[in-house]
Amino acid sequence: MAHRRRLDSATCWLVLGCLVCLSLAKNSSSSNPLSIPPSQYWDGIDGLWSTFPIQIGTPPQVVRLLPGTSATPGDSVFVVLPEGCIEAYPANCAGSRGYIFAINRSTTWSVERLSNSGLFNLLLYEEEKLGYSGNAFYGFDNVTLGLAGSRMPTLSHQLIAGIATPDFWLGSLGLSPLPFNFTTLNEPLPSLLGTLRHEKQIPSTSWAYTAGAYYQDPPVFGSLTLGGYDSSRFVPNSDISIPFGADQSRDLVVGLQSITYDTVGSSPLLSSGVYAFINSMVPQLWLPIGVCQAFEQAFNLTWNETAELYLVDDVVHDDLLSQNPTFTFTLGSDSKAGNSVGIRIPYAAFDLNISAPLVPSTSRYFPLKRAQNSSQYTLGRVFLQETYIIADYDRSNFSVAQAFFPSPSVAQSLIPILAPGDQAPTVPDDLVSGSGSQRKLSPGVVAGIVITAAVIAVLSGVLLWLVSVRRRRRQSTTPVHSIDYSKPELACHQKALPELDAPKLRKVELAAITGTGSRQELDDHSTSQGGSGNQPLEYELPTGHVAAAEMGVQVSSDCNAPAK
Ligand SMILES: *[C@@H]1O[C@H](CO)[C@@H](O)[C@H](O)[C@H]1NC(C)=O
Ligand SMILES: *[C@@H]1O[C@H](CO)[C@@H](O)[C@H](O)[C@H]1NC(C)=O
Ligand SMILES: *[C@@H]1O[C@H](CO)[C@@H](O)[C@H](O)[C@H]1NC(C)=O
Ligand SMILES: *[C@@H]1O[C@H](CO)[C@@H](O)[C@H](O)[C@H]1NC(C)=O
Ligand SMILES: *[C@@H]1O[C@H](CO)[C@@H](O)[C@H](O)[C@H]1NC(C)=O
Ligand SMILES: *[C@@H]1O[C@H](CO)[C@@H](O)[C@H](O)[C@H]1NC(C)=O
Ligand SMILES: *[C@@H]1O[C@H](CO)[C@@H](O)[C@H](O)[C@H]1NC(C)=O
Ligand SMILES: *[C@@H]1O[C@H](CO)[C@@H](O)[C@H](O)[C@H]1NC(C)=O
Ligand SMILES: CC(=O)N[C@H]1CO[C@H](CO)[C@@H](O)[C@@H]1O
Repeated sequence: MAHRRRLDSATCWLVLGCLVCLSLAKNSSSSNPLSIPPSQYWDGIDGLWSTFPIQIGTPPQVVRLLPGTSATPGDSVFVVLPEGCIEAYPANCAGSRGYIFAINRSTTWSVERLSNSGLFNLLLYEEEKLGYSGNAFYGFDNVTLGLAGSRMPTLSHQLIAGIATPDFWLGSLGLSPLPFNFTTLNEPLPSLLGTLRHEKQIPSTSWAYTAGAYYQDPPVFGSLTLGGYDSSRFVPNSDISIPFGADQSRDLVVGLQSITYDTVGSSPLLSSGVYAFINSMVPQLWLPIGVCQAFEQAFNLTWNETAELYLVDDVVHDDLLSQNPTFTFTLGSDSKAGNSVGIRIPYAAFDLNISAPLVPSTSRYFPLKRAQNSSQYTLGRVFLQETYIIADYDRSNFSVAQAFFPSPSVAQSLIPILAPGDQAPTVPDDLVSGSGSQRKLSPGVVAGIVITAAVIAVLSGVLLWLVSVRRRRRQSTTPVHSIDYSKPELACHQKALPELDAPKLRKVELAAITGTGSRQELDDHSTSQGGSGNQPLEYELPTGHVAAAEMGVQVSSDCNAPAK
């Protein structure tokens, strides 16, 4: 009888300890931001960009990606397929594209219920307005953030878009939490950030990013944090908080109040404010034609109609170097007035090279593009070299700050962003109940109390259990149900999994632009290289051209079909 009671109380203590450990595990795992280490490579053919490695598939294939801040492509992972490297491209194509992902070498790749072998148009609301397009083989596979051994999470069944279009030379790691809604599937597909949040791997639906700066001495890699930010990467008090734009695919909209440069007596390059979209998927700045003309006059830039770029020759380059302007972009929530912050960008950030296949031969260029109308105004990745963006999807706001380039010896300083309503841990109710007091203890004290309680509880449980078992052993020779030490942990682990609640965010329709034609039944051999010209694929390409090397189908001689 006494034995029974002891066993019961042992179980009781174990359960209590387990509950505490469960809530601890839950809270501790949900309070740490994830910082994805940079690949330490500078990739790209329209600038030198700091990429981030991820592993896809089984066995894992490592690719280097750029963070994608924009909402539409944002919710999937873009990776370049072998079809993205055709003979006409530079010999080091695969390396130059951040390495490629071979679908048929992954045993965990699946297209599941996606029709058309997963082949769809890329859905690009914002980038499409700038002339970007492409197709992708969509499917699902395991994704591990970072390189092997970096102790980053592995996520099963993530939506991957395998691309070949040169419009996006490097793949991208979508940061948008918006779920993806295929027209042919009933349920929205969770995004990477949504999955991480759902699994409580990050404390909130937020990220922080700065692109890094090759031109710094020494070069400083980009910084990408999920669920928090790195306070060592921006100048304190240089930031401004801005609410998301009303259009969910154009959330990071800022009022660009002016652009000036530091030559004495110079007039502003932009003086009448406009709204511009911050988008890391796009390298350049897209500004009103009047502003482009002001740049042309100030720096002797010439628009090349063929390349649709400001190509820079040695004369102009030398002049720019000797003038060495620093630009100040003044921005705020409003484009005309109100609180603002000035982001200073040295010319070095705009001193870029562009290479084949985007142009016939490598040339210097100034990363400015002529926008036709306000829907095209964009501050691309060049701008993110000198800015630190924190986007908080729980509060629908983001902040823009002057990036800071710490010396290599300075450690990261990761600060979690808590979801609204989540406080720093307080004493759980069941531990203080009865006392009637609601006073809050400091997190350190609480952690101490809770850990001690948990340890004591578990130890007591184990001890009592051991005692009981020993007694039983003595009493009976029949084998006792052995103690499974792994079980409470397992239970904790299972319980720690979050409740299923789908993010209540807008679903993105894929290829919903037209009712028909956006999907095309495709038999297996027409996907293979060299499909007959009589059987052109009829994807709806909004810009009306099939980009070279699109999925290896009918490679056109028009290889330089870059973003316009
Ligand atoms: C994968 O597909 C490519 C063609 O895209 C082919 O050359 C290669 O042999 C295939 N590899 C395997 C392991 O099937
Ligand atoms: C990879 O994916 C498979 C199938 O979805 C899954 O069973 C497996 O657990 C995943 N691997 C890891 C390490 O998550
Ligand atoms: C969002 O708004 C909250 C409340 O005003 C503020 O505390 C927070 O700093 C803002 N976050 C960002 C990233 O701007
Ligand atoms: C502008 O650049 C061209 C070369 O592209 C050069 O010939 C010309 O002298 C420059 N003009 C001025 C005013 O510097
Ligand atoms: C424009 O750029 C192309 C290369 O893209 C070059 O061949 C051509 O000469 C340039 N045109 C002018 C007027 O500089
Ligand atoms: C651009 O190319 C020139 C040679 O054409 C090279 O000297 C320079 O370092 C390159 N700049 C960058 C940023 O790669
Ligand atoms: C903006 O300009 C682009 C390119 O000329 C055009 O395709 C688009 O329809 C224009 N959008 C609006 C709203 O006028
Ligand atoms: C864990 O967080 C929840 C709220 O998310 C809170 O109610 C609970 O008291 C916390 N537990 C501990 C042990 O800090
Ligand atoms: C969950 C959900 O709303 N899914 C929608 C995705 O889009 C298709 C086509 O519009 C709808 O039928 C689904 O209901």
